[in-house]
Amino acid sequence: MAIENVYSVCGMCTVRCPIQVATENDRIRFIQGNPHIKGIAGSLCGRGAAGKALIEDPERPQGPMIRKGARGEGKWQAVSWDEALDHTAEKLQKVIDAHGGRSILFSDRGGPFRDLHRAFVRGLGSPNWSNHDASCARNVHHAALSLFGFGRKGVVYDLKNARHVVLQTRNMFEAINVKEVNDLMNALDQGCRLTVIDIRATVSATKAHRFFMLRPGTDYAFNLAVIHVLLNHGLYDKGFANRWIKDLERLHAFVKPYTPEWAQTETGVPAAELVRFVRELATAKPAVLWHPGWMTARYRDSFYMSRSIYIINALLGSIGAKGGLPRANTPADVGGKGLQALVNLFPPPEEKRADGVGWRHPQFDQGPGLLHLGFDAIQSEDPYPVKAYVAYRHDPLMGFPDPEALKKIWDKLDFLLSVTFSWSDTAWYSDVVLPLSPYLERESIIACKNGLTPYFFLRRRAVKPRYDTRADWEIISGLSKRMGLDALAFDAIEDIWDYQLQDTGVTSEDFDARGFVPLAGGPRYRSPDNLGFKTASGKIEMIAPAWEDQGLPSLKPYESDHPPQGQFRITFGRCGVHTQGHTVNNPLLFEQVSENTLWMHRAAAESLGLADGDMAEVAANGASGMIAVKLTDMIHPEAVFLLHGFGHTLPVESRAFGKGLAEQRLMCGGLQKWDRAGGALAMQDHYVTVRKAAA
Ligand SMILES: Nc1nc2c(c(=O)[nH]1)N[C@H]1C(S)=C(S)[C@@H](COP(=O)(O)OP(=O)(O)OC[C@H]3O[C@@H](n4cnc5c(=O)[nH]c(N)nc54)[C@H](O)[C@@H]3O)O[C@H]1N2
Ligand SMILES: Nc1nc2c(c(=O)[nH]1)N[C@H]1C(S)=C(S)[C@@H](COP(=O)(O)OP(=O)(O)OC[C@H]3O[C@@H](n4cnc5c(=O)[nH]c(N)nc54)[C@H](O)[C@@H]3O)O[C@H]1N2
Ligand code: SF4
Ligand SMILES: [Mo]
Repeated sequence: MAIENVYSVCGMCTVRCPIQVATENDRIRFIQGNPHIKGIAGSLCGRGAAGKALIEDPERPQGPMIRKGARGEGKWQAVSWDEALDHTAEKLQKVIDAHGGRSILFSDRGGPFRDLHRAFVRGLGSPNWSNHDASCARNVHHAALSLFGFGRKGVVYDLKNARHVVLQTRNMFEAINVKEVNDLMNALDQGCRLTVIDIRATVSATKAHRFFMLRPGTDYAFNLAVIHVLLNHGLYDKGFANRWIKDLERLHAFVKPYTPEWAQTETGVPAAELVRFVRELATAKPAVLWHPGWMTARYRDSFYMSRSIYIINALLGSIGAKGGLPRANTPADVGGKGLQALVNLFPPPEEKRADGVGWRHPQFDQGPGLLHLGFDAIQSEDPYPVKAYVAYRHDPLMGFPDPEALKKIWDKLDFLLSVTFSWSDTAWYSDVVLPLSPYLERESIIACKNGLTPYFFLRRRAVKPRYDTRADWEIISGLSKRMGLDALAFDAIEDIWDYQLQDTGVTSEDFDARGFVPLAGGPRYRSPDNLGFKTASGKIEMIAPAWEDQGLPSLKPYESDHPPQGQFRITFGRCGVHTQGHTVNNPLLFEQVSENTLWMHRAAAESLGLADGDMAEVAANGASGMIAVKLTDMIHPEAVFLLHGFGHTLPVESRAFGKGLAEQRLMCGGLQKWDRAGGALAMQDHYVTVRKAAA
């Protein structure tokens, strides 16, 4: 049979790169990045290439299952899809009848396909659609909102045209977004400077012109000193600041005490080096891109840290600028029309959110709310009982701190459902598992990517499902049919696509040639007079009224917080070949990195009698685990670092089982540690002790 090329969308991580899949005889031959998209041009990361192994892997859920034993015991009854959907619909309906639609909490993995899930939750009459973002980028999002009146996706990262890129808590060459990696590589070839600020040397650091190894948790101090220098040395973009920054003089007064010399004592970076760095940035302005961070659910001041970065970008004139952070365009911004939202099939809920977002916490974006506060509501039944939880492509037992505490909270639920394509701790603890077809085996709703050139894109099924699994829309439609949500009970994906595309002038055939449909002829930069800030003043506001009203200062003094003698700060991050916790068991990726180790500074480890490769016991508040140590000079001595996603304990994952340590288990009490101003969890505000394990 001939080779067929299918345009689709990668699903190995949340970035969702456009791909082209070559198939033959219903088998995957080759996957590459969509060759027609600039900045992708055929490239793919290692995880994307390993999608083939995911679909061939028998160690994933192969059909619907209903729990037989106790939660987490791992006893399952295999059932038909009809039985599973009937049972699920019945359980959800029972909760609705007893407590109302609001009693259902639903979380997913965010991203461009969430519209379908949101529609379903709204149809059920619940305001409680949520996502993973309290454990990821909510602090950055709220930082942007507090300054600009729009969220973090209101600007894009114009890496390709940047003259100086600063990565702070952002490891771009290992925590991958393919287009970003390519754009930055190209910029570096064109003479762009790269500065990396991290607590350890990463692959990104090895490619940088300058690397600051910061004392963990002191980034806000460093950045306040940067602002101090920009303002006190007159290095900022005065034209931009006068036009666009409100209350600049209050910022100036606030940063007075935060001199580079002060920062040196806190961060460890010599004052003179900080000043030299800021001077260099000023020569490259406004084509400077100081990345505001992505996985920033780390500290209780991460919101202020991201805010300080946006403020630095504003002082350099790079907000809105080519080579900086230009505004993202929506379809409407380029004269087009956006997709018809499925969520509009149902009226908005009148109930307030269980997590308090929008009323108890009016400053936060209501969108997905804050899931850890939704979990609080399950526990407290305040403001009302939450009795069913749906984890849809989401694994909070891996991605949220303190899984044992979370399980106890979930024990109050009448019903816990997991929809997933791989086994996960959450699926294992659920009452019902509905297995999703992996991305190469399913179609998805059409999605829109805002940007310099906004575009629509579509995921086509590359091969037929190998096991008894279903696509997203089939599962949602199946439940909708049973629960009286007729508007969402679609019979074919084409009907959904047609609904979404109505009035856009685009048809689903338009995706055949290249897999995506651009809505503008090329990148569109807004005029510097029209940056469209959505604050009351129309400017970038140094004082955020919505936060001040809640007693949260916009310009918050720095507070120092470091591990006590004999303890280390827990830090974590990604490697290039794994996604969160769900690829360790992938046969190809497991071969690449099969276990995590505990990075420790050589001197700190040796003082504890630890040699490279020794087993150590890591403990915090009664929780502990064993892991091999990796000694290096290239990590700050106050930190220990682990790759996230290891330490699997499910017998159904034979490869990943027992390999390495899951750091979230050491974060006891972590569900209550969060950034009050940014909303996200503070997963690195945890200290551990390390000792050599008995032989
Ligand atoms: N301790 C600690 N906690 C963390 C992190 C950390 O580094 N350390 N990282 C945080 C970050 S940045 C995030 S985003 C969250 C992530 O947390 P999660 O969103 O829970 O993690 P994932 O593994 O991406 O996805 C969860 C499940 O969805 C399933 N899935 C089904 N379909 C899809 C699909 O199309 N795409 C994807 N990607 N998954 C699918 C996967 O099989 C997996 O079991 O965790 C956060 N939590
Ligand atoms: N390969 C791969 N790529 C991914 C993902 C994946 O799972 N695997 N996930 C995607 C997702 S959901 C996300 S959110 C992004 C995350 O993208 P990133 O946020 O860039 O990823 P991380 O590796 O979590 O963290 C970046 C760096 O922060 C450093 N760090 C930790 N503490 C501190 C500190 O106090 N100060 C400073 N300055 N640095 C610190 C870590 O050492 C790490 O090198 O990656 C995306 N891309
Ligand atoms: S970054 Fe890699 S894994 Fe993530 S969507 Fe792109 S190709 Fe797939
Ligand atoms: Mo993330």
